[in-house]
Amino acid sequence: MNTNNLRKYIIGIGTIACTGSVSPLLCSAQDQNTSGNNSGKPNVLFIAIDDLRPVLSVYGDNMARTPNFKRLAKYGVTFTNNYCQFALSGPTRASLLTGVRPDNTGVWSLQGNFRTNNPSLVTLPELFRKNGYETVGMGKIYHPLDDKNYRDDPQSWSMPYIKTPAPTYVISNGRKATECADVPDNAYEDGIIAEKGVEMIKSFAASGKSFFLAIGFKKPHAPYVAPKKYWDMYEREKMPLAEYQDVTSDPVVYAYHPSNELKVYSDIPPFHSYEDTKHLDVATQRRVIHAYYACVSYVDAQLGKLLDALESQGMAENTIIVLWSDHGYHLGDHGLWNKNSNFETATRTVMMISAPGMKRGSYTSNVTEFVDIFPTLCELSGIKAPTYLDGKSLVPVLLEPSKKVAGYAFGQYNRGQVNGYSIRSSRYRMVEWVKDFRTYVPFDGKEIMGVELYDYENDPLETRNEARNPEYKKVLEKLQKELHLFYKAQYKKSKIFNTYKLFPVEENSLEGYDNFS
Ligand SMILES: [Ca+2]
Repeated sequence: MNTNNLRKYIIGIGTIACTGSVSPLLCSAQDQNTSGNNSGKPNVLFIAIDDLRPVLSVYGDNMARTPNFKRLAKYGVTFTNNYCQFALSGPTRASLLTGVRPDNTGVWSLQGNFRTNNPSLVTLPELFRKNGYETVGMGKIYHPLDDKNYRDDPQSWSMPYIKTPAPTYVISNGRKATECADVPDNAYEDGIIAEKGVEMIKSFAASGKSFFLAIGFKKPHAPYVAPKKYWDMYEREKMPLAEYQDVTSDPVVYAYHPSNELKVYSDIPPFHSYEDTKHLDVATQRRVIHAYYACVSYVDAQLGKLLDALESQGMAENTIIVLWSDHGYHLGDHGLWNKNSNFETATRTVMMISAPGMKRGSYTSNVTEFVDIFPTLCELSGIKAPTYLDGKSLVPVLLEPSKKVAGYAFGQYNRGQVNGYSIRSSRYRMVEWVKDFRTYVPFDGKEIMGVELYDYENDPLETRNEARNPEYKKVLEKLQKELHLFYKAQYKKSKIFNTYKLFPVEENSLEGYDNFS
C-alpha cells in the first residue's frame, strides 16, 4: 500500500463509530477480532521513559547529547507542548494506559490499582490484544504494585511479562544518588531491557505477527546511575544550574513539596528544598544534574538500539512509534527536585509519535495531553476506541502539525486533603487548590485554598504568581471559567462509571505528598 492509500485507509477506519447492542462502554474491547490473525495492520512500538523532562537536543537543549531522540524525530512528529495529567508515575501511567483522567482511574498515588478501583476500564495494550495483536511488555510500563496479582497488569499482555533483572548499583555501597562505573550498558537494567527489546523485534520480524511492543526504560529516574562513557559526554563545571531557585511572588504553599525523594540518599547533604534559607549546595546540584544528563544519554543509546533493530528488520515503515516520558522533572528550579507538582518542569513531557502515512520530521506546539495517546493509537490502527475516553485523537495533527486541536491541557496534584487542578493554555497556566474536592462531585467554590496564575510569554520561569494582579483579572476569569466548565463536564462524565460510588471523596485520604516514583 502506498503512502496516500494508507493514509486514506487510516482516515477511513478511524472514523468508525462504536455501535451495536452491547454496552457502549465496553463494545470496543468485546466485539472485535481475537483470533490473532491481524496481518497488514501497523505494528506499535510503545516506549516509556521514567522521569525524563525534555533535556534533549531535539527539544532545544544544547547541552544534551541525545542523537537518537533526534533520529526518532525524523520519523514523525515531536510534540513540544505535551502535558501529563499527574506528575507522579502511578497516576500518570494509569491514566495514559486507560485513556481517562486520574479522577476516573482512582489512582492518585503509588498505592491502589485501576483494575480494582474501576473494573470497567480497558487498557491500551489489552485493547490491542483483543483486536488480534501480540502484546508484549517489559521494563516499567505500569507502576509496579505491591500486590503481585496486579503487578505489570497480566490482562494487558498476550505472553508473560518479560523480566529484566539487574542490580541497581554496580560499585556503590549503600543508597547513593549517583554512580559512575566503567561498565557496559547491560550492567544496568536499561541495557538489558534494550537487548530484550531487540530480540523481540527480531522475533516479530520472523513470525510476521502484528505486535504492540511496550518497552519501559527506567532512567533517568533516581538513583542516577549510568555507565562512565555517558558521564564522559559532559563536563561537570559546565552543567547548567536552575536559573530560578526561589519561590514565586505571592506563593501558594500547596504548590511546593520537600523534595524527599532526593533527600533519602546518603550522598546528598541536608538541604531545605524550596525554602530559600538553605538550598542544596552548588557542587551537589552540579553532580546530580551531570548524572541526570548521563542517564538521559544512556537511555538515548538504548533507544538507538531499538531503532537499529526496526530498520535492519525492514519494519520501520510499518510500525507506529510512540515515545513518552511519564512526567517532567525538577532539577533545582523553584528550589525543587524530582517531580510531584503542577509546575511547568514537572508536567511538561516528551512525546513523539510517528506512523505510516503521517508527517515526518515535523514539530507541533499544540497543547496536548497524555490522555490523547489512547484515541490516537486506536485511530491509527483502525481499532474502535472506547466511547468514554477523556482525550482526543491527534491524527489531524500528525497529518498537519500546524492544525490546532483543543487548546487546553488539564492536570492535577494533591497535598493531603487539598487537590490542585491545573489548566494550561498555550500562554498561561492557572492552578486552583481546593479542599476535599474531586471532579466527580459538584464543585461549589467554597473551599478554594489558593490560586496560581503564570504567564509564560512574560515570565517563562514562573517567578511571579499573577493571580492577584489586577492586570491579569480578565485572563484569570477566562481560565477559571474554562476550568470550572471542565469540572462540570468531568462531573457529568463520572456518571458513566458511577465514580463517586467507586471511590467516595470522604473515604480517600488524598495521600500522595511523599511518593517517590
Ligand atoms: Ca516516573
